[in-house]
Amino acid sequence: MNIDIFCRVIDNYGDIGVCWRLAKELMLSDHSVTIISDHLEVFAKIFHEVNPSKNFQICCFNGKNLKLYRWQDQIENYMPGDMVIEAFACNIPESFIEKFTDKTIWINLEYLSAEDWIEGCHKLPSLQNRGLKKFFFFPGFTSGTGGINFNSNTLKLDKKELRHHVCRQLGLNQTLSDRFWFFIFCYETPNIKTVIECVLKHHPETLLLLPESRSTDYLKNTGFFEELKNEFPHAVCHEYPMVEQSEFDKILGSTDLNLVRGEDSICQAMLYGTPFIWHIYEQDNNAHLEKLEAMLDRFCKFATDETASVIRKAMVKFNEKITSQDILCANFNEFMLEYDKICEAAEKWSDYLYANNNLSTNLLKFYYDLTERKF
Ligand code: TRH
Repeated sequence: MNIDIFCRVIDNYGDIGVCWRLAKELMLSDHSVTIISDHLEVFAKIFHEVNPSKNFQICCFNGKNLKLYRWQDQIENYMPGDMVIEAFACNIPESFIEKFTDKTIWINLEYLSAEDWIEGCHKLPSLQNRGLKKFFFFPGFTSGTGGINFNSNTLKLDKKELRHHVCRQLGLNQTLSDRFWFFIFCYETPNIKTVIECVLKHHPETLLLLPESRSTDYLKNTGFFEELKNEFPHAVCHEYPMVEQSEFDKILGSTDLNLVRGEDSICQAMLYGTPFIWHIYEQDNNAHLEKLEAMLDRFCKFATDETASVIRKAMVKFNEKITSQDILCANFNEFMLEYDKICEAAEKWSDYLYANNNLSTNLLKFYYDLTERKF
């Protein structure tokens, strides 16, 4: 099947990150994928084969070819594939839609949410010009949604092996393998410092993995590393430039704790079954806090009441813009004391998410159901 994915980069890496992950999984099932995106510079940061100066290119990934167009006028000459995915309501051009036939399956890939209402809207058609239908497809955490976007060949790898691999890739000494590993890729907030200090009180020799990001810039610009050297001389901070998405996944899988942000990184962190903290992407009217609570409602079902309360307090407090650092510190102290039980809950949560299948499988099934072809 020929599948087109349209993606506009609103900000950061999540928009193209989600599309690239989905494209890889569809390619793995031997479908021919074309991405049309307006910001190839951003794409090149997470997939190094991409040449941002080209309007059209074919990029090879694991023996499969991705066709890639810069989203601009030339796309007018391009004919639609069997399935056209419009990521996050990015408004594909009218002139392109005019070329759709009654066989074209048109998907609006929505943002991930744990809220109940998405089950009611998932797979619903919305009527467009010429009687065309655009179907809403919602990634989510339950079997009534499109599932989680993940690459089946990179997850659930052995943690010890991943650590060796990551040490080699990031130029770290293998002797660091025995430490507590804490990965931080979030947005700027003073709350990160408090959390790091809390973790270090429990594990003074922690290895902090700090990719090029807004959080690492924040720590640098506020002189945090100097403070840390005095207070926790045995901690190791490793800053490094962004790596390809498949390597990013391996880093997430090698750690003991992940503090991550947008929907793409949090999903991978959850699937590894390791304790995580979600610094959720901020939205107007605090809509993001409802999304966070909805995820916590689902995740916390896999923990005892006591553990659930520790997880909830820590994560909600972390996401408050103005918060008492003393309370946050107390919450994270409890989080670290409860760490083993949080591991158990995170593992069960990950098994549950896996059982719902990944976004790509669910999307293909939907396509075949609609077109009455065999899956
Ligand atoms: O970058 P994000 O904050 O992105 C987004 C966008 O802002 C988007 O508009 C918003 O809607 C969405 O968040 C919720 O966070 P996210 O989703 O975690 O995406 C980061 C991507 O970057 C992810 O695919 C992993 C990738 N990445 C790498 O490939 N290599 C790296 O070294 C790092 C640090 C990240």
